[in-house]
Amino acid sequence: MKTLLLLLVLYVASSSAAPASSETEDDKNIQLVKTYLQNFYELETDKQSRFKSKNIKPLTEKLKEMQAFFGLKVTGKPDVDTLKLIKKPRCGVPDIGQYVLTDGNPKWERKNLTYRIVKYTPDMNPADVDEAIQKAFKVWSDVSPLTFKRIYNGNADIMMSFEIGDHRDNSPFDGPDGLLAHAFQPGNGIGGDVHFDEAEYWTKGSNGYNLFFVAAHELGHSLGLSHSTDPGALMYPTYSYTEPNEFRLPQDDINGIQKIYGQSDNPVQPTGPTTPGTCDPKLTFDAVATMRGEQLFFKGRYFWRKHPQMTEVELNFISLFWPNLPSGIQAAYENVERDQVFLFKENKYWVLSGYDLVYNHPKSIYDLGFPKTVKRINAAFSDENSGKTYFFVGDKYWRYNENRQSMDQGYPKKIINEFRGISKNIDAAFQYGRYIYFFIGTRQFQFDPNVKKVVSVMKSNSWFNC
Ligand SMILES: *[C@@H]1O[C@H](CO)[C@@H](O)[C@H](O)[C@H]1NC(C)=O
Ligand SMILES: [Ca+2]
Ligand SMILES: [Ca+2]
Ligand SMILES: [Zn+2]
Ligand SMILES: [Zn+2]
Repeated sequence: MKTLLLLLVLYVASSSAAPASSETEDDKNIQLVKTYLQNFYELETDKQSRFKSKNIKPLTEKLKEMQAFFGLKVTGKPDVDTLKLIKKPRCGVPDIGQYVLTDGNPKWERKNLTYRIVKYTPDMNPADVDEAIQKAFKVWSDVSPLTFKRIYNGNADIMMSFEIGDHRDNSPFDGPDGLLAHAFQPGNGIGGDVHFDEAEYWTKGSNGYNLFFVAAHELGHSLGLSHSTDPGALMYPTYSYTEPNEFRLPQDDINGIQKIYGQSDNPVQPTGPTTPGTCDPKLTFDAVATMRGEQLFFKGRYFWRKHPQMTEVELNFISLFWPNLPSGIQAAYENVERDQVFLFKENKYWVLSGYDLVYNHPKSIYDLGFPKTVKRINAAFSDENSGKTYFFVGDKYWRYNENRQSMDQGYPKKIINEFRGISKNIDAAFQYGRYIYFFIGTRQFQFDPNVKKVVSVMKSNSWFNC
């Protein structure tokens, strides 16, 4: 039987900052890359290559394939961005090679499938396990003609259980972390089955491993889906956490399951969030700020993180970094002196100290001195030299004194009076070097405060080397 074993592997990023000699560090990195490519890109292991040496793609070729899959710069070298990605938590399904499933194959021939929870975990209340599993199935039945019926005895199409160590399917679990779960592609017998590693701590929240997310991802494999290159997709290889109640199945996954099983029977076809394209010429931003020399560009549930010295830009979930921050940040600025970043949404604001969310937030923007007529901030930037922060609301702006921690007198003023060429509808702003950059729709205006005029107009995503 040609079943595909899908392994969910979590690489715990090493947080050790202990200095190592560069040679051992390099050796370690090469080993890391090798193991990764062996697990997910069919790089032959040393043992295998001893027996057959023909048709072996060298490590650099495999590395290039991996870099292309993730949209990294294809260098064939274990550069910083590549190593960073390799250390991210991910699912163990190979990304390329003979195991990659072609569309619609394999698939279930029936649309009415059954499932059974055979063995529970002591980590969670059984009712919570039932609910997480049921929700994970609903993710897929909501967007496809598939139905899932739970049964309590006998053989179900999808048997689910929590297992420890060697559980006699030739894929022993490995204790805490590492392998989290595995699943089998559609088929008879063990086909479609999902096993969770009981050595993990399973939860319904953000601590430990969230059962709903791992189950929903693995069920995608049980139904015949392979990995997606869309970083926002549920079927993306790396693990990320979203507040389960806010989760909506991304459009990429909807397209994937519908390609195999057809559209939902619901007369109104479901749609899901799409991932913003880094180099989309129509890209706009919600907010932009600097942070310890990096730039943060906010958009919906996502933010891009860009280091000026690096060519690659990283797209992340806001919730992955700061689970307590909402999506849809509307304005942001950095106070360099205090090493803080202020984030605004509606009439509330949050503060990051370094990378940590300050606990007693959000607070009200009216504490900063805004009148009650202001319902939200469109954009903000802070001038490091003068200690003044500029807040943009409609066609007006306010100026805040960071040293005295109070709003300056005589505001609001018309934006156009101080910033010639910029009148209103500012999406985002930040100061960088001697310039202020205003984002309006798909355009970006580089403003020189010394000569008080716009000196250049660029595309909004000009920082991304598109
Ligand atoms: C699925 O539907 C078919 C056709 O209606 C039926 O024959 C079969 O028994 C159903 N199977 C299950 C598991 O419900
Ligand atoms: Ca494990
Ligand atoms: Ca904004
Ligand atoms: Zn996977
Ligand atoms: Zn197993």
